[in-house]
Amino acid sequence: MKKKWWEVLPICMLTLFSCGETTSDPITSNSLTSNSTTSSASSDTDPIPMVFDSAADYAYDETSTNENGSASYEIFVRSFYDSDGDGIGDLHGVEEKLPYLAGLGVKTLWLMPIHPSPTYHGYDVTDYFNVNPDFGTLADFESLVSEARKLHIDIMIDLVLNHCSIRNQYFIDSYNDYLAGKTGEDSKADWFNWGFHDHLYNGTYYESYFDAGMPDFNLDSVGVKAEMSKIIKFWIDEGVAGFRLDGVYYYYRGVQDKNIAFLDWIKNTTKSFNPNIYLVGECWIADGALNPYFISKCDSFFRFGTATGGDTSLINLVKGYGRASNMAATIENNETVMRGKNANAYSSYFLSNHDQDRISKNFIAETNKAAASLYLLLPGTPFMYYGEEISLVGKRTLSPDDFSDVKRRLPMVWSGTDKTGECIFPEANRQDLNNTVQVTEGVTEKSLEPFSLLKHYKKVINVRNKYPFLKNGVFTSLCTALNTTEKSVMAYQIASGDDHIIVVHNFSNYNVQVTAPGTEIVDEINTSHRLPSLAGGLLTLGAFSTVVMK
Ligand SMILES: [Ca+2]
Ligand SMILES: [Ca+2]
Repeated sequence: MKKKWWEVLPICMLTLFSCGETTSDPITSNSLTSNSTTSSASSDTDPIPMVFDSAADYAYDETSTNENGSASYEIFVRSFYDSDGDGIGDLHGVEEKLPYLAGLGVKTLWLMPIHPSPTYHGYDVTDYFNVNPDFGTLADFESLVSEARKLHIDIMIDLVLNHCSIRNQYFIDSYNDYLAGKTGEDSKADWFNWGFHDHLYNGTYYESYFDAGMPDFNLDSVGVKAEMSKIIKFWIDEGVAGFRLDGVYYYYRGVQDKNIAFLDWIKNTTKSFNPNIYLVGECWIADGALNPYFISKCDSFFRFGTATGGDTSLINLVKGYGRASNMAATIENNETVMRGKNANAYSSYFLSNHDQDRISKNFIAETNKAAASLYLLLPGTPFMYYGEEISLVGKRTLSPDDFSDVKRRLPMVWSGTDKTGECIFPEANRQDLNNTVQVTEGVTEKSLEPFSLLKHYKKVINVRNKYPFLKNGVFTSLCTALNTTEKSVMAYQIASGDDHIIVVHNFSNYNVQVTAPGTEIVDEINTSHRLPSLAGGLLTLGAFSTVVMK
């Protein structure tokens, strides 16, 4: 569930204040000078000359696949791929694109709500036991799961348990039972929080934190829990591998102990049906506030604070703010605290999702690539947002008539010329949507371009997939070992048992030389075409580039 606007303000202000000494963007205001991919050789302006290889593309190890990977991909089904020409993305469309997603190296697909709903976004469910007819049928879902399995892809669905639609029969029955004073096992009177002064339904107050159309369930109700248990079992039987838990923080309006107890109940319930089902919680708070939630049995949480939370955030670091060593220390601390609370938990890092502006707003050219290298080579299960790999455009503006998230969920662009499968805008009657300037080239064109962002994503995820232990590995900062004053170079180790890798990133727009934190380069991600070298204990690394060392 999205945050209300006043809840987002503090994190926005934190980001603003964290920008430090300059008001201009260090990267975007500083054109990519000597290390641009268009230059033909290492020029005189390079502080550290390196071998330039214009032919080096994003070739990778074809033998490593998504089979043991942990990269994940979030899909807004309505905007992804339309298989039957009605302009609405559908489950069969996702199925058609499975080979593309397997080729990217993705292991898990998170489908945003697929249930019947009166809204385009679907976070107000009217029937938890069915598929939105816009998207297809239960049989289509079963087909998708079955075909995905053949390509080693898991299907994870959104599970919205904080609230449902005001049009859900649960709510109508509950109102009638409440009004009639009905009690007992057959009564749904206690399924919602009547008397809670959020909104009025036929003159009666009820709890609905987000919107009048989304009444909050009473999660203490025995009847509600029994129904939720049925819902969970139903989708496990349909073949889902996991659930993304919507709006965890709002289960009990931020009351941590109660939220955690309910998360434990969900985990115990899923485990009772299938111990392998995994849960990723959306608990949209700063990292420090999130850490206590790892005491719950929930397998993972999205790290919103790491993505955008000010000075030590992934996005700001790649934009040139803050120090890489501080970012690495923050990640190490969060990972350590997490393991102290639940040894089996893991983080879900990401750059943005359907409730946030597209990251293309933040990055240009190679910075997009550096940001991908960073979060896709962290421990846990990193989550891409569909279209991120082709720089899909979409952001909310603050004009009074446009405070919605529609522009953050615009249709995927598959081709610049062939519109087969391309979806129409949700709420397409809105004029402002037609004014959005979208990318003009899609997956088809970007697949043919040797140095495209899409090729970069494939390369980075492929490198990740070579090291399956990254999912549960332990992160240790090695920034001190670099022995450098460069603020945009990061080094860390991820280790598990006898396995380990060392990752070194250069987020600056020039070449750097640092003390090598490892003895051997085993993977290269040469974003600016400079070939890294290791000599005399020194590692030379090109702009925006990454190496994996042992
Ligand atoms: Ca369709
Ligand atoms: Ca609630």
